[in-house]
Amino acid sequence: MHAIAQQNITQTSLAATYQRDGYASPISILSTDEAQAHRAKMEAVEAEHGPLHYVTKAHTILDFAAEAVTHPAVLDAVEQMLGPDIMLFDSTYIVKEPHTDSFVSWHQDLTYWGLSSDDQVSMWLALSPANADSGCMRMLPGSHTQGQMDHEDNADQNNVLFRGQSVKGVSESGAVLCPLSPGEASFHHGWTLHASMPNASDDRRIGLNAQFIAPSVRQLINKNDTATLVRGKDDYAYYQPDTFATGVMEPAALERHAELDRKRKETWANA
Ligand SMILES: O=C(O)CCC(=O)C(=O)O
Repeated sequence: MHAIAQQNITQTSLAATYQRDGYASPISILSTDEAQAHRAKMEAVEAEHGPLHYVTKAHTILDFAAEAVTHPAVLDAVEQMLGPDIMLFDSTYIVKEPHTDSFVSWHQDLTYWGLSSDDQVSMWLALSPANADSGCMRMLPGSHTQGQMDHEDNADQNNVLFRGQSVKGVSESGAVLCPLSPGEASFHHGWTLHASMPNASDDRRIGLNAQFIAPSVRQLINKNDTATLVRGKDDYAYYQPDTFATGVMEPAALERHAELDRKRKETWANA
């Protein structure tokens, strides 16, 4: 049996909880109906264009992804964790198909992003039930305070991660599951150890991951990286902004996106 996260977050305790544990979950973002409508649009795109799993910068090709990751409830939560000035760095659907062995090994996100500091937070928004059965996120509370740990690349075709990157020998006894209903999100820091198990359920497990950084964070690997101010002010101008999608898979957006996706994956490979 795995312990379930019990944070009892309130509006006033969110920032302190996140600072203490390195994650916050669950936070309500969309209603069940809104999450279902988002999923329907996303799956209609997949039916026509193929899988959206792990396609980076989804907000530049899908208007409904752009809307979800800049939803006021998302930015209000991020503001409490990151401060008033917020850049949207990336957004990606992460899908585990029903009854598959896809898993995510223990890792820390910031190890592979080429960023100069850890003023960063990620959201994982559930668009289908994410629970013990379907392979919801697992977090190791407090692990963000230990800084960067050694990762090894592991070629395992079932590992969702780009390089199969893993921290070995993680003591899982303190790990907690973060179950989410559709429309709820978890937020985690880039040094928080997290992982997830295979999807043993009959449904797809679909999450929309969005990554936010403070404007002061530089990109050290990809000089042409993009990020967009979504709240507050940018006193640094380190990034060209992304063009947000105003429709669905529009040709000009897809053309821009091909290069963005290539560059992002090149950064992951070279970090
Ligand atoms: O979708 C998952 O199971 C893991 C996602 C993840 O590692 C992340 O959002 O940083």
